[in-house]
Amino acid sequence: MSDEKDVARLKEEAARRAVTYVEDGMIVGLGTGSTARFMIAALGERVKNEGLRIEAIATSEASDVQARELGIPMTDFAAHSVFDIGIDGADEVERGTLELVKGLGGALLREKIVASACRRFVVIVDESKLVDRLGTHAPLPVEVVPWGWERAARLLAETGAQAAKPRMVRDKLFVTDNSNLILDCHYPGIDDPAALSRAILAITGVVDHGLFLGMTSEVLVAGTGGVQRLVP
Ligand code: ABF
Repeated sequence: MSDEKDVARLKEEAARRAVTYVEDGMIVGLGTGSTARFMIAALGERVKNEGLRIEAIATSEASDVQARELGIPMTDFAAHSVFDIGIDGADEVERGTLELVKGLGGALLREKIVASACRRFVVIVDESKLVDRLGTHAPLPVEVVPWGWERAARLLAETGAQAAKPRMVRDKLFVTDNSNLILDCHYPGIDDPAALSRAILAITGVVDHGLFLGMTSEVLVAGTGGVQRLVP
């Protein structure tokens, strides 16, 4: 089996474990990314095969389309301010603190809005996402309004980012579901995530960033030895 298939299998294991937490009547926040995709697929199976009755809210257009295609009933913020459980992937999980970097999938803002609204926020990852220090394996994505993004990029560099470049996809600026841009910021490790969060949010034009601090209820980490449950 190739490494890629191994990683996909691990992601699916973590995703399937998280879906066992979902109970009849729950309002569920659906994450974004390849691990979340496995989770939405498994949830769809439960809705179809077991008649599980839930409503869900998606953190991206892509997850919303997938969930609707699977027949998962969808809801929105007009109906609910609080959700029972949110399940989402991550790009980095710091061992010990379980603080996160998210947003490489480009959906950090909706992911953060939904995570903040969930009573229980469950993170699903394969073991390659565990790091000793945030910022060492993944850039920190920062969502900015398009107008004046160059200034925001220069101010982000002053917070210690070695490069704060707009994300490009096929030679075009990547535009989020919220019509904003993503600046990927490379830090040589993030020693004080809370201070960095404050500094980034103080830049006018920044909408939000991929540091998810104090939000994790638990992390399900799939590795070669099975799925491990980590709690803060
Ligand atoms: C979302 O998808 C993001 O916050 C994160 O960027 C990404 C994780 O990707 P994957 O599950 O594909 O590894 O959860």
